[in-house]
Amino acid sequence: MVEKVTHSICVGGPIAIHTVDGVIRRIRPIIFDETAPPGWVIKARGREYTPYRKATTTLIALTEKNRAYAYDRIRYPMIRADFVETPDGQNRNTENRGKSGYRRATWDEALELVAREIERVQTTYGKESVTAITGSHHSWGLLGYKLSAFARFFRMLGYTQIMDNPDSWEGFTWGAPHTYGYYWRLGGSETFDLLEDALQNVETMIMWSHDPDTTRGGYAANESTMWRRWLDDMGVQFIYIDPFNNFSAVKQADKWLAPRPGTDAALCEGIAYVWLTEGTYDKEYIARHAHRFDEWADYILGKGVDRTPKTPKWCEAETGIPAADIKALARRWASTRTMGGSGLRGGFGGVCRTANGTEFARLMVQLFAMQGMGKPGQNIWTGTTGAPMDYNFWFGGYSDPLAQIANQPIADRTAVNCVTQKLYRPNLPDAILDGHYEWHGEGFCGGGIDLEFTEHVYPEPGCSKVHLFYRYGGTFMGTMLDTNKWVRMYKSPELEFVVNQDIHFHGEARFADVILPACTNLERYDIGEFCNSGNGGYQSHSQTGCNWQIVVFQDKAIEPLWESRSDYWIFSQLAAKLGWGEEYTEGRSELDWCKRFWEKSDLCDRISWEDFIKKGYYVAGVPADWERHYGFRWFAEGYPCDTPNHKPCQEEGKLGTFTGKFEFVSESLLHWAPHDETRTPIATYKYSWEGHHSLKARKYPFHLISPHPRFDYHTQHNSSTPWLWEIPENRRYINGNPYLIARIHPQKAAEKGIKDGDLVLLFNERGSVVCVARVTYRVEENTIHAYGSSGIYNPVAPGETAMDIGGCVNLLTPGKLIGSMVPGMAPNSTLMDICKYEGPLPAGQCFEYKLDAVALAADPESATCKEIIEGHGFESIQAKVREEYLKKGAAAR
Ligand SMILES: Nc1nc2c(c(=O)[nH]1)N[C@H]1C(S)=C(S)[C@@H](COP(=O)(O)OP(=O)(O)OC[C@H]3O[C@@H](n4cnc5c(=O)[nH]c(N)nc54)[C@H](O)[C@@H]3O)O[C@H]1N2
Ligand SMILES: Nc1nc2c(c(=O)[nH]1)N[C@H]1C(S)=C(S)[C@@H](COP(=O)(O)OP(=O)(O)OC[C@H]3O[C@@H](n4cnc5c(=O)[nH]c(N)nc54)[C@H](O)[C@@H]3O)O[C@H]1N2
Ligand SMILES: [Mo]
Repeated sequence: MVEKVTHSICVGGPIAIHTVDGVIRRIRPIIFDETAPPGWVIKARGREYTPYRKATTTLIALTEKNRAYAYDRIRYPMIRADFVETPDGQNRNTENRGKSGYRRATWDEALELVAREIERVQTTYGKESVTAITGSHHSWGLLGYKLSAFARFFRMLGYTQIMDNPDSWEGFTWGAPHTYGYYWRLGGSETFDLLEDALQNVETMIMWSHDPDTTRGGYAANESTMWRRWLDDMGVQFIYIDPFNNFSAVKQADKWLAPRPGTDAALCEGIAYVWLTEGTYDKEYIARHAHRFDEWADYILGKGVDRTPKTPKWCEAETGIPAADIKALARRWASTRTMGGSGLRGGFGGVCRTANGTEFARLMVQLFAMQGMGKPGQNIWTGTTGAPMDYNFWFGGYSDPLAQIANQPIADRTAVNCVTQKLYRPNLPDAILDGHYEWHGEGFCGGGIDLEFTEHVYPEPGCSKVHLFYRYGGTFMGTMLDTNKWVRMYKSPELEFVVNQDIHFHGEARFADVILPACTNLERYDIGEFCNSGNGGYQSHSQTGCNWQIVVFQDKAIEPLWESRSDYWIFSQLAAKLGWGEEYTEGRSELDWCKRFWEKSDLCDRISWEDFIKKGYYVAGVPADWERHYGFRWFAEGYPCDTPNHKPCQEEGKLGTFTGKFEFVSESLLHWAPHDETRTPIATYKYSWEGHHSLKARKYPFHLISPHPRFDYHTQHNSSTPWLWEIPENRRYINGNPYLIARIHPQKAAEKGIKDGDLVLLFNERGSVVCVARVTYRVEENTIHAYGSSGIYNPVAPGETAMDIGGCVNLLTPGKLIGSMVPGMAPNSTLMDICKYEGPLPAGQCFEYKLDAVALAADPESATCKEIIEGHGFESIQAKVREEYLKKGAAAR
């Protein structure tokens, strides 16, 4: 018996993996030994606070074993059964994508086909006719990361890049920089050392659109849970503002305020009205640090164009929050030292993914400015970041250009894309279906405010449209909005060839002509630092959400399962077939690349390569007298910025706006977008284009909010881990299918004749989804709450724009962008209706059967595989599997 313990990192934290004879037995958190340095100590209010000597993990991290052995793993390369390799790319039965079956192929056959198609398409139409994109998130590790192995391949090939929209930061990216700069942090503030500040000074926490026990600082596992507990124990008051009494609120809220979705900007204005009329804001701070404050104040007080004072009564009518509560909130905020902000790291939150998201973001920043942002205990900080860190130790996170194999110095040569044409992710289907698309901005606009206003057109003059789509990951059916648009796109003959390279058989994989099985990061070598997303525009120093800086040698725990291979292997083989394999690999093995990351970072000064790979991880300490650089303190106190992530303007003690101050009338918007109807120079609450004032609300009276799933990381664990479906707040089984939970207020449920546990149909003009009703006072009356970005897309008629039973609520969300000049997504501006579902239970469509069918499809030993090869599709298989299943059930009874 050979027992082994290796280490890795996943989106839910760093883990230790126990294997016996090459089989994973157990996943557990990493508990440090005596060689790890002492933890930081914060002295506050007569006590000393220090972290546990271990790295925490989330529930989903512990499912990594299931993820590896999941029955929905893509096991072999597969080719769509009715795919015909016509020499001109036409007549390829593209309308059958989504319902066709697959036949198993050898790696050589599949890669030859992909290489032939890349060459054909690029020779016929030009380099730019190939496009490719990954998901937003990924298995952890710098080598295998989408900005490394994937980026290196496609840049060397030359392709039309698809720019990501800043899905996490939408309202903040496009809004907040016009108020206070920080475009390089995508509109999020800086939170350096604010944990200490909070422990010492804060009295009130405003958790606005924030569920930290669920979203956990992004990747930071449960590292900060203890910090919020400490604050709670000190008597700090927590106020949660959320249409859903979320999981953190349930545990911790002293007060829960439930605005009608999409009206938070009105709440900001109501609070400001109280402060202005009662004189309870920091007048001296505003006099020094604000630009054109009075014009905005006039607007709030009813002296602006709309002649409407934003009184608590007015605010109550918009938000549904009682006027007395609005006043009480404003008074408490003004009279106590208050920190808070929106979502995950203060500049996130479902509220920023709405039609009015930019205006909320700007107004929220203005409120914090009015109370002296940067003074002790007064700041944007939501209890998930800002732990002490040793800023002199650099390892590199995934967005650091210096920590990617696409670039020097990790590679000898940087890979450069020769194609300038671009596409924009949320509108990819529009571009393919309409053949033309125009938009503003560079997606992630970390480079400068002006980059929000660049103009793009597809196809670029003189360029070809795209005809080959290489999809890496397969979850846009669950995570991008207006899912059916994507279904229509995939069936278009414009896409002559579609590849999907993923680990699991997600809903989107089924629309590909060739499916390539990647392995998990437990089956290959990699290296990475826990929770470090890098300084390349994703808000730097995300590791301050953790108690320790931990770099892990992500050893290969097991060999790749079935015929899956590492992404790096797949790309190097493909590069070889295209004739530039050596250039791609530079002669390095995967382990050689890992060593390069060690060698090119500060890690090599701390630990030898041999010791590092033997131990498996390295914990960096914080010096006992660490240097404090409290976020935003420099601005409040008027000295040059000293925080670790700043711009030259800040060295002069200025913000990154035109005037260097908080702009209550935005000079950058006046300059670049004076007629933008979404972001007016004065930030104001506006009616949502899909909200309770819309005509559409008469037909579809409910707001759907679809926040980030508590029991998944987007899509990556739920689909592969059936035991997660047994969590009653996640899914419930009815007739063998694990339906997603949709929450509804008891009064509305009664009106609709819906009881807890009933099947319900969520629907609007875009699509329909069957869920299970959870009748609960935890949701605001006009709101339906169902977790978004579902991993399971399961339409009752595969390949059609049909009703879904997998919980893919993005079938209902709008494809429309926040504004004509604001290219962000707005899933939380969705109107819909709900009714009891009394239609037939989709027989033979149950999820498990479908997955069994997938497994069988790829298993050459199975008799049913033959049918797939002959192109019968999945339906007949499902019926068969179901029959077997019922027979087994009957025998058991
Ligand atoms: N309704 C609604 N929708 C939303 C949001 C919302 O709030 N509401 N939020 C949005 C936000 S903020 C985000 S970030 C997006 C996320 O949307 P996505 O990026 O689509 O979601 P992920 O689950 O991160 O997708 C990652 C994909 O990569 C694959 N993958 C992971 N590791 C590897 C690997 O090593 N190799 C290969 N080949 N594939 C791999 C996974 O299997 C998965 O298919 O969702 C957005 N969608
Ligand atoms: N468990 C888990 N953690 C994650 C992720 C995951 O998928 N699962 N994804 C990660 C990623 S990529 C990101 S971007 C972050 C996202 O982190 P956040 O943006 O902070 O998370 P959300 O869940 O979108 O929003 C938080 C809260 O906003 C509320 N909300 C929705 N609409 C409104 C509204 O109109 N007004 C108000 N006031 N509140 C509203 C929701 O009910 C929810 O409780 O989370 C990260 N962490
Ligand atoms: Mo995100």
